[in-house]
Amino acid sequence: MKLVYILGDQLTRTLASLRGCRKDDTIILMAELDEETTYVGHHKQKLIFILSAMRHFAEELRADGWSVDYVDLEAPENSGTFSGELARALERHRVDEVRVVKPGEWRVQAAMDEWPGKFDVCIRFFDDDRFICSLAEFNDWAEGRSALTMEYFYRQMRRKTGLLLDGEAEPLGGRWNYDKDNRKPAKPDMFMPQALRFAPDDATKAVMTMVARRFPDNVGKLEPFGFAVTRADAEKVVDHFITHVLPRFGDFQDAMLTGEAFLYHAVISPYLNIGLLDPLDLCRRVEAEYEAGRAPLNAVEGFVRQIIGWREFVRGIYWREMPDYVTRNFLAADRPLPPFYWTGETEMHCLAEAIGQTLDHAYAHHIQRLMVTGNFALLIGADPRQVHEWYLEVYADAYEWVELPNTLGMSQFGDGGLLGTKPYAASGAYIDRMSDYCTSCRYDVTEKTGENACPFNTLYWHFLDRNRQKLKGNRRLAMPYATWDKMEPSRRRQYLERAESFLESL
Ligand code: FAD
Ligand code: DLZ
Ligand code: SF4
Repeated sequence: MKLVYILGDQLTRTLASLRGCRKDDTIILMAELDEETTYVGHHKQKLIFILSAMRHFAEELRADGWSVDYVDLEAPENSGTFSGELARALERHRVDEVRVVKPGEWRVQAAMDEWPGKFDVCIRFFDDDRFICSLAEFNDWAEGRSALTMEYFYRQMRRKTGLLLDGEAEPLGGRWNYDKDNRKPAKPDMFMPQALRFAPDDATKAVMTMVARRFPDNVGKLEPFGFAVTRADAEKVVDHFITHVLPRFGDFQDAMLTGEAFLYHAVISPYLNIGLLDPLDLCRRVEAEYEAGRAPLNAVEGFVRQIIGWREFVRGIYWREMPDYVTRNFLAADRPLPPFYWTGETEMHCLAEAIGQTLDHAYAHHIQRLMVTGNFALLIGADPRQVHEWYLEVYADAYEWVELPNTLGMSQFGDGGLLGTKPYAASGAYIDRMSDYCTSCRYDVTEKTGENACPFNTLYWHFLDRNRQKLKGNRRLAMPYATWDKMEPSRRRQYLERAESFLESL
């Protein structure tokens, strides 16, 4: 007999560990665990999403004839850990072989590395081939390069998958990357597609009741809960995205609008990350839309780049750089994250919107994460580890392999430039250009001094000034430093004082 251990983010029928197994010689083990539900204070909807999706997946496997041993979070003997539940399962079942796909997080891999010495049974680990690039292939690509640039990695993935190619090796349309066509701001009166949401069924309602009782103080609202929790419904989200959103996905990728959480985004990362959707399959469907003339190249290329480029790239970086990556703090930032990150209660309208919708939906799109909450944390010098833990808590799609490089690396420059060539620091002008937030803010985005001045404006200069020793060699910052140096000393002093007094008020 074989025992296949399926983790909460491995809800895929074609999982490598299941291949070659027969229904009559295999037990599938799945376990809801204290350790996993509490290693950070997950958003209530993130917990509901994962636990409900696990339960639905187990039911589907059973309906298909598999034997599934499913351990509920509140089962009396539940040990609360992956290792503890394997030990208990080995007492319940006589098996010769345990099979498991390697986990996404270093923390869990460290525990599993002990299994071969701990259990008197053959343990077989499988690479997670739901990703397009194996970790070995990523390391081969990275080896010997002086800089790891996503763009070059992405081109390799395009050639490997054949996506959007003209012939064997050249990009369709003559360019690899159409990003510069994708920076249109949104207009408040433009047509906005409605995100597809699903009413909770009885199984999800049971999980909601449990989460409400067991995790009352966790961040975020319990409801309305609208995520898909099955593959069939996740596929409906993809259909909806392709029909209503994809054609304009590129144009408005960076835009932000008051009251509009989803805009022209796919809202599929939670499903991709737990295995309800397949990344390559998704990209091929999107490519077919271009071929059929239903979506423009800038939208399709932009989407494919996020999936086979960024998503695979950050995973490669994570596994290459862990375990010490999580402790990096290039700018020696140590300020606690302000309490309003957990309530949304701030007079800065951009932050109130981005955090508010995060609490409401366990979702914010990339630019809100990077240029609003991330930018602000960077400018005030927040401790990158705390910032990382916040992102890991609040988003339904957050797993360390994808969240950590994006947060600590790209957004907080904690790795000193491995992921981004310069810090994503910006004044209020950027937020004003890409959103309508500033028009209804208590602060004035055009002001730099005085009580009404937008805090981002002077924090930006304060950030550059206080980190000068570490950043002065960065060629991409030469212009802002030159502008700063040309300013009247009295003006510089005023900016720094305004920023200091704001920082004290935090
Ligand atoms: P869309 O904008 O519609 O993009 C399509 C897909 O591309 C996404 O679903 C996602 O799978 C992929 N993608 C896009 N950008 C990235 C990226 N930078 N890294 C990896 N995949 C990407 N994404 C997560 O999946 N989990 C996280 O925990 C996470 N944390 C982030 C933290 C910060 C500070 C930042 C700046 C970004 C983070 N991202 C994370 C990336 C990105 O913000 C989300 O993938 C995206 O917002 C998900 O929404 P969507 O499905 O509507 O994406
Ligand atoms: C994120 C998560 C949560 C909240 N709960 C569980 C769980 O109860 N059982 C489980 O198997 N997995 C859960 N997960 C997903 C795991 O944290 C994830 O599989 C590991 O972090 C490896 O990536
Ligand atoms: Fe944010 Fe400043 Fe604009 Fe207010 S004025 S919304 S604080 S960028």
